Amino acid sequence: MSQLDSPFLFYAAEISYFSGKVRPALRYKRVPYAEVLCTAQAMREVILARTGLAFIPIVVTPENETWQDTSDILDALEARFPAPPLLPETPLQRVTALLWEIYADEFLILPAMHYRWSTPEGSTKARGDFAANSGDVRSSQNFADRMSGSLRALGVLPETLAVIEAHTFDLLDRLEAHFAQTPFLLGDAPSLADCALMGPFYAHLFLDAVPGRLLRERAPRTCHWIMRMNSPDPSARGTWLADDALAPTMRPLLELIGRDAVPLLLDGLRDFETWADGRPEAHQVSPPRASGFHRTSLRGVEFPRYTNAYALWLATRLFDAVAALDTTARAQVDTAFAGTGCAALIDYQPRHRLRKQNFQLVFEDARAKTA
Ligand SMILES: N[C@@H](CCC(=O)N[C@@H](CS)C(=O)NCC(=O)O)C(=O)O
Repeated sequence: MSQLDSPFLFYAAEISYFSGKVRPALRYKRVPYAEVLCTAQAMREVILARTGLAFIPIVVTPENETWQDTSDILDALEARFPAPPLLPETPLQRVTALLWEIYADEFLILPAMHYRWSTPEGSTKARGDFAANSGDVRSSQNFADRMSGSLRALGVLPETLAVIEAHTFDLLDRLEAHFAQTPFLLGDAPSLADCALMGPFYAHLFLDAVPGRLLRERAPRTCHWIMRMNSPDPSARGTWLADDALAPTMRPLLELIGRDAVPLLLDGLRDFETWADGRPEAHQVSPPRASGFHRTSLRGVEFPRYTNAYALWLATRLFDAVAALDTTARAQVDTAFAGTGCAALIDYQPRHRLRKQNFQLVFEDARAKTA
């Protein structure tokens, strides 16, 4: 087999949130790939060595390029394997897919982490899964300590557990209603929105001990969607809804995102931008992963949450898609989102812009500020 015939290597883990986002895309697009277990050794010798980051998943291409960050990986896959597509070209479905990506990556981490780590049963199974994956019990337990230790920073606190669970129940009920009418979020074919939702739903909510029971009891259609996402039907010829439409059952989902997730995400973005306005000399070029804490709220419960630079980078994908719309398309998007609560995020005008350089976030205005 020549170098170019050799498969893409997907360094991932069954129990990893973000691996669950990319795996369905690789399968759906029929990418020739091999999944490589992210053992402690692979983490050291491949992932850290190539990216300088301890994040999974990564993809190593047949040309020996490294793709890191699930959003960049999905963009690269879309460019290299355009058919079948995952990112809609039409305005409303494109903006909707990018909104789901932010919601799934940045907000659903709350229920995903809560249900994995908040109970002895959940935590015991997750620790066992981590050890099985890693092959190095001690380092896997250190990693488990770090992950379970991040709950406070994420906002998974004794006072937020009830509202996180209430959000999850509402989400499951609305997804069940949606999947009763439509096989995927945007119609008869998967999209970026579905892939992103598989992040929290596969490794955490479906495979973990406590939410796994909840999903199987309360959300059978959503469970079937998870199975279909992971085993895409090669004979399927479905498409997204015609005329850039959204299903009527998408509306209650957007209202849920707009009511609960959008205010929390905006609190984080605003706090990061305030920090970035007056950032210290040491961070003129590159922000730290967390720049401090801010106050936010969920269903009337106020709590502190860490401020995360990455959320701005991710949201910029949505802001750029919105900025690229012509007047007619913008009016169509505004009409569809009116009254859902999502408009506040879609309308947000960031003062800062981050890009990637060697897998690190850097400010685009860095030179201007230091000049
Ligand atoms: N934004 C990254 C997030 C990747 C990520 O957080 N991966 C988790 C596993 S699902 C991880 O490796 N976490 C290690 C850590 O947080 O230190 C992406 O989309 O790829």
